[in-house]
Amino acid sequence: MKHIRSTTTVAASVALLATGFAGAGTAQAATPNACAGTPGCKVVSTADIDGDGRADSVGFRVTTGADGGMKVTTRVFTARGKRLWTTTQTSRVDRNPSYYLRGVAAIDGARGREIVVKTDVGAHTMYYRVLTYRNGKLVTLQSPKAGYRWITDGSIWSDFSYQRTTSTGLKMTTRESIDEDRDGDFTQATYVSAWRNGSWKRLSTTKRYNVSPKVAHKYRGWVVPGMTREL
Ligand SMILES: [Ca+2]
Ligand SMILES: [Ca+2]
Repeated sequence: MKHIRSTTTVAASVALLATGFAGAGTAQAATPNACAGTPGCKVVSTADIDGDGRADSVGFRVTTGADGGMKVTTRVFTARGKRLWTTTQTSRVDRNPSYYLRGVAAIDGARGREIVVKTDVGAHTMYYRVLTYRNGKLVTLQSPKAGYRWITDGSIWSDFSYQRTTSTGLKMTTRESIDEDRDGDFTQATYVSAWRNGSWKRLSTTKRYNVSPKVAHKYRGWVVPGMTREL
């Protein structure tokens, strides 16, 4: 009787190991914590940032900046034990670290997910910095339109959006629709960029006039898998 019970226990342990639930005490079960040893830091996400297929820990720490806005330090502790960090200036004054995270999602075409950090908020406009892993560092991902600031917008007379598609290779479509003269129709600029050799390459720029509100409002904010559909 005793022998049978002992055999059962061993079998159960092997099954647990095989599914990865080995419990505490094994290297595999140790979850990295980006905030360990950093007071005021809060873990805001667990996702693969460096692209090795294993989940890394992402933490934010908020401190007061020189201009009255806050500084957000993004800290990443990778599954392979590397610590990375970078600091982002914001014009916001919220002290809650979670406030500054817009999302963590695959945005560019390189392995590993990007971290979208909120840097400014207008009446209906949102500004972001997108962080990505490159060669052992956290760096700023350039937007497909131009520059390093990502902007979304949504109001009755404006819609700015990013749409990520992969059906014909990775493409990011930036749409900016504005009803400048408030006459009820929009001018819509559409920029299509593909991911080539580590950066966005513009494929086309199209400008359309007298676009209906229905068409203009169809895309606003982040139309990116893994990101919620808001600004
Ligand atoms: Ca990883
Ligand atoms: Ca990526």
